[in-house]
Amino acid sequence: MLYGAFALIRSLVCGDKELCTKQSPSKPLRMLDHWDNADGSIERGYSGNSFFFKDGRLLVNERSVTYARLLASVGINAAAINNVNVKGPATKLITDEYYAPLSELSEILDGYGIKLFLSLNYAAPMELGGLDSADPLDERVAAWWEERMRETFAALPGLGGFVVKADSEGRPGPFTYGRTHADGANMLARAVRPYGGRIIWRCFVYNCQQDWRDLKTDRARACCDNFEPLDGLFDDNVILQIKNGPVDFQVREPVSPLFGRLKKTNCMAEFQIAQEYTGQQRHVCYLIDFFKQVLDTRMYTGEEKDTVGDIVCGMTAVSNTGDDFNWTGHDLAGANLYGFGRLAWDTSLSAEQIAREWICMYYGRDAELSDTVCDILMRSWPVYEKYNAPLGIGWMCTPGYHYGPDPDGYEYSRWGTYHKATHETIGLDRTPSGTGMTEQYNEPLKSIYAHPEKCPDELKLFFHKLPYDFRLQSGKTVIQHIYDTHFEGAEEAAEFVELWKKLEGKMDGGRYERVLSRLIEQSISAAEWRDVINSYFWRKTMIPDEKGRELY
Ligand code: GCV
Repeated sequence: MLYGAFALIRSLVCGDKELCTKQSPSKPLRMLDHWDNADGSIERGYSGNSFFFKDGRLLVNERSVTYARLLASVGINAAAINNVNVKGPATKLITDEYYAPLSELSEILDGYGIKLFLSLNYAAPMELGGLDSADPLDERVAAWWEERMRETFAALPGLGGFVVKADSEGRPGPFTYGRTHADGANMLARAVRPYGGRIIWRCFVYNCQQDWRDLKTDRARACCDNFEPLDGLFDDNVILQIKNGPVDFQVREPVSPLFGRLKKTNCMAEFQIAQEYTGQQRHVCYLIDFFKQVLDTRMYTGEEKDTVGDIVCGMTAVSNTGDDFNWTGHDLAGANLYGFGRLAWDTSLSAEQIAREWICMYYGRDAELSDTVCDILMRSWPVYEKYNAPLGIGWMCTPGYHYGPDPDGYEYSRWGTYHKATHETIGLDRTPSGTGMTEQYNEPLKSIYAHPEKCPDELKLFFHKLPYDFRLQSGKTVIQHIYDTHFEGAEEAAEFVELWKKLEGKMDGGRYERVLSRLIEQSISAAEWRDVINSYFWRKTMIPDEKGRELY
């Protein structure tokens, strides 16, 4: 009834001729993960502060209801409301300090078919329970969790379960005790099983203390190295949450090879609509086509249905919402929130169909307006990619903050994100002659990625160390591709401003001005990216641009 009502509204608003439709969701679990902290800040939040938390308190108010309706209107049916980096007061969300407001929130969400999830602190038995260990095989630890879960689910019967970030970026986990992630996840899964709870266990586990001089360790391998050997060892109420790519939400990455390697384990895909690396909601970057490409990628598991979309039981996205009155900071970032939900509901929809729907719902049915906004949205991810780091290499952004260019910012850091540019070559050799990461894919992906000629251009520098005069499938050399795409990307970003100006008078309530000001900022930032990246490579290589454009 709920989804039918929203589908009817959508059809009426969009002027569909056929109002009668029969639909069922592509994926049972369609989730949002909020990285909201108890103090009200949001990790990687670009649209104000949290509307769930303020100064350590949980907020339940009119916005909670609007939020639930907003999510339900696009088919989302689960939400984890606190940051996966669970620290300080957030550890206490599973205590009676928070049960009353959580129960209120859970009921509101439940009314819209949404299950409340919380992120857990793996070290809670020590931090809350006073134990000297969080060892999953220690009976005292398991008993502590059982008791805590008994109490928590008694207070919050609608709770769906927990998301866990363990042994990742300084968060505690089973590795401290020489245990596996299956040991850790299963201990929690058994504690929540009597209440129908689920444990969503993140696979974002890698060594973030890498020495940049160490040429053997490859962060991109870590997800598969850590989790593939555990296939089949997880309880059936555990779901492994795998980031779409093997590293970390860059504008372009190959699909995580782990999707093709788990035969006996539930898994879901984690995307990021919070635009951490894709312009922080100050740039327009409609990501749905990228997500669609991920879902449509065949993993060659030997099963008849073998795309990522076939393999996963659900999808989640790191949310791009905050307490800004338009929810997402940039009005056009609303298309990512809407689009993620719609895609999770129906993975067969195209990014353009979804964009058109969103435009209709948000701006109305004016044809010129629809065509222009759709054109901007559909070009926005390729444009962002053009002026960002080239050919899948990623990470040429400002360390920590992740906005704006800094080509060597991460090069000598501990984060395992290196491009290794010299005056002759750039890129990492991830083939068997290098780190061997390509071996984590099934054939034929394994051979395609390992072969410098066959590897798709957009991933060339993700998988290969290549000379700047290497010829891409496009016929261009690597260096000329870098120059050309950066000039093009900045030009197109500037063109977005002109396109938008044609829409003046076609929308009200500040919607025109808000987007215009962000597009102007984007065009300035894109020019900065162009000049910094192009100058970096010009200075490294001293190879001139064939077209003689200005380099610095
Ligand atoms: C929540 C990246 C982000 C972190 C984030 C982490 C994760 O490293 O920069 O802010 O932490 O991913 O996904 O856990």
